Amino acid sequence: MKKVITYGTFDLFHFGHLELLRRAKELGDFLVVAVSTDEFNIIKGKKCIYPFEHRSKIVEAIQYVDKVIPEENWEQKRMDILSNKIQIFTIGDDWKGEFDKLSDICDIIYIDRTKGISTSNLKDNLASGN
Ligand code: C2G
Repeated sequence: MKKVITYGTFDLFHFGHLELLRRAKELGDFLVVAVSTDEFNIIKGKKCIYPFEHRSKIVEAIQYVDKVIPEENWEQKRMDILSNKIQIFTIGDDWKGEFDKLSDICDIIYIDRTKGISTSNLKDNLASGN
């Protein structure tokens, strides 16, 4: 069984998130998704609309996702990969190069982001009444 892991906030779940998870699952047979906690998002400088409880349940309900774990800090990836026996780490290419240091314990694949959609744009559109 080829196990894949990815990380993210997944706020205001949208098509770009869905495409990422679909393509992440295509890389293997079992997909683990680490969803950023509300506390970690403060460290990331991200203000979420949906609380962790909702964001993690929405991600868990996605057919491509096999397991959800909390992402509480920047440092946990190595332990997550080892303890979950992960073969592939994947994330959107906005992070290209950021996680190459994990290449000693798993393959690193950066997936092209879906163009034209982002949580911040959605927020701006909603705020301006579009
Ligand atoms: N994404 C995408 N296309 C978009 C928007 C997002 O492919 N139009 C991808 C991102 O590249 C990321 C995932 O969807 O792989 C989740 O996006 P965010 O919730 O913005 O995640 P981020 O804040 O980048 O968290 O430790 C890593 C961080 O937790 C990543």
